[in-house]
Amino acid sequence: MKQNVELLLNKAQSRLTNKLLTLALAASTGFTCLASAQPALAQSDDAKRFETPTVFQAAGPSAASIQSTVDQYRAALGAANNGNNPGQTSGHREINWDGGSPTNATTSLSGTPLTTFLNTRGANITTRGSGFVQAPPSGLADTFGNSSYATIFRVFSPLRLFSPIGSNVTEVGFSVPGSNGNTPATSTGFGVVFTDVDSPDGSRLRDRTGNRHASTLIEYYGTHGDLLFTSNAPASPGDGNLSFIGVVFGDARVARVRIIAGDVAPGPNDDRKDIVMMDDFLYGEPTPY
Ligand SMILES: [Ca+2]
Ligand SMILES: [Ca+2]
Ligand SMILES: [Ca+2]
Repeated sequence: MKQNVELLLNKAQSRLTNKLLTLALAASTGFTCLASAQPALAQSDDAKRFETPTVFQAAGPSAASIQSTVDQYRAALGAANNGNNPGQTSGHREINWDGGSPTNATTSLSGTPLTTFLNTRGANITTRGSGFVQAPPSGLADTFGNSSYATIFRVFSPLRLFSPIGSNVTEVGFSVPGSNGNTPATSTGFGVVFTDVDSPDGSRLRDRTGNRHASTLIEYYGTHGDLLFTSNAPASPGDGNLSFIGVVFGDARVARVRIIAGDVAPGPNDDRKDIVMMDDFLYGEPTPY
């Protein structure tokens, strides 16, 4: 009898052990599946969110200093300059602020948003300042009431530069060219030629108040307002030098850019503050998303 009871107990234990083993195996298998699936999804999301773009940058005393880098950037965006042509799916757009002629010396003032290129090139340009100016350096001197501006800035594309008025921040949002701003779009990348980016300047390293941050940068935002990347413009201390910074992502994910040109809004002398003007904008063809 005792033996029979032990036998029954042993059999029951054995069945229980088998069940537990089966459960443990199932749980283990399930856990393995979950464990392998979750990192795969996370990696995929992270890879899209944090993709590092290709960065193009150059700086120096003349247009020739940055020309080859700007040309490489054009090729990376898509070599074709689509001008004002609607219906494009590749290539890039440019804005040189020169009013269609390299001899145009007019000073053109506008409010914000600047809609000149909204329908033709899919760029809605805004500032928290009062508006914008397109002018040769002499016209910038008049506009900002500072005669030094006639000599401390240089053009990349003659004869005019570009600046917000009452702010150092310009934003550009993208829409499909030809849609008059009605079809939101994204671009693969955006680049800007700046003139007279002085900071960071090694000579300020001994300054106790230390102003070593980059004065001039571009922030790239996605369709949900998420900051994708920030690129600092390389400095070329002195006066009238040119700097270029541009990035290209592997796909069209940039919905908007924020350009900070210099420390403060134009007006003050370019000494304690770094005053910076802009020239050419270059960006990948805005495509619907
Ligand atoms: Ca120009
Ligand atoms: Ca300077
Ligand atoms: Ca400057």
